[in-house]
Amino acid sequence: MITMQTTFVMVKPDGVQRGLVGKIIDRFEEKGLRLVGLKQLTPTHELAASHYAVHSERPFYPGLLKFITSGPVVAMAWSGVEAIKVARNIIGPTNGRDASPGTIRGDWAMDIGHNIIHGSDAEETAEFELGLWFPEGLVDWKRAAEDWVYEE
Ligand code: DAT
Ligand code: MG
Repeated sequence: MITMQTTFVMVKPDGVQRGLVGKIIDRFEEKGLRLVGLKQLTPTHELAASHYAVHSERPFYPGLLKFITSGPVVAMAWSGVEAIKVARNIIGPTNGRDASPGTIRGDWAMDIGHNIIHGSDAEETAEFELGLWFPEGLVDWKRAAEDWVYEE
């Protein structure tokens, strides 16, 4: 079944500081996902805490919040058929040392705490995260190349 989805993706402060934003956007864009939201911001503590609320009882949570609020991130929304799974595959597993070359974390991350990028893991989390980071809404547009990305 064809499921059109929109997923939330964020380049974390380490990805921004290492100058990887352009290369990261390329991966999603060249795959055939459609960019429907993009902005740079330094997350407030409140925003980061809401985003990672599911991890609030974990020992790494305080460090995670400190890291995510330490500087600018680049927040993005990407649309496509099964976009959540597709984006997670582009990103790779949480620990960069376990991630295959060719994935973002596999190519650029050496540490679970500095793993360059976030991607929503399910439809409910994508909806929650998109509402949290893009309360102003997303950009709807028709891509001229759509018929060359999807067969039908
Ligand atoms: P993912 O980002 O792959 O969805 P997650 O949702 O399990 O992974 O965890 C969210 C983030 O928290 C992850 O990107 C990095 C950090 N994190 C997870 N497990 C950690 C650990 N054991 N030590 C340090 N940071 C961790
Ligand atoms: Mg996660």
